[in-house]
Amino acid sequence: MVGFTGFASRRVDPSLPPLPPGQHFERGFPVLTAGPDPNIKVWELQLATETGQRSWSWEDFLALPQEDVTTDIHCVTSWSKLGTHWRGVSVDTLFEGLPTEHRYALARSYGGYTTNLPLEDLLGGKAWVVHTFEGAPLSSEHGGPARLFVPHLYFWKSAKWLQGIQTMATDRPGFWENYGYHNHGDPWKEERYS
Ligand SMILES: Nc1nc2c(c(=O)[nH]1)N[C@H]1C(S)=C(S)[C@@H](COP(=O)(O)O)O[C@H]1N2
Ligand SMILES: [Mo]
Repeated sequence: MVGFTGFASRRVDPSLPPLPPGQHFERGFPVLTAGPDPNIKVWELQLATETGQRSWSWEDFLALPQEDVTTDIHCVTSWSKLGTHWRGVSVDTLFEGLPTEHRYALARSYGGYTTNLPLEDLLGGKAWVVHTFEGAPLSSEHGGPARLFVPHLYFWKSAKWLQGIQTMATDRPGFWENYGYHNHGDPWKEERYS
């Protein structure tokens, strides 16, 4: 049938997975940032648990095993993008050699943005620190040189300009979680606001 392309064909084709409730298809890539983009002088990625801490220079980071990820992304403001392509390092890889009993984590960005996640949402092949989007270096406005990428949760959990991750014994809300966004943010459960 002529006229049904893009999101329409995906929505009317029952063999394709549906969007989470309340979401609509977005072809572009909106930029959503609270405040100015940070000025990153020397990039370094840090990981801290109760058993120690590690940091990676840009070269160290790129020398880690890299993974390609193709997946949909969902923003709480109701847009979803389908089949986006990313490349980066699994958070599991970063945690190798840094065991933790903690159940929570706080991601911190250059510029001060934070977001909290249960550790189980960061581990087990569910989250990456990505530096490449659609085959090109991640642009600064989308969090380049590297951002956290947690595609199974609303996109505010994917901290742009990631500076580090620290584990926590007790949960503590991040930036948007403090302003009334849901503490968890599962789009399939419509965990938008608390
Ligand atoms: N450092 C930082 N990361 C951030 C944000 C931000 O303001 N600062 N906004 C979050 C929100 S609310 C969304 S929806 C996504 C938007 O990512 P995008 O601009 O690449 O679409 O980034 C998230 N990560
Ligand atoms: Mo957002």
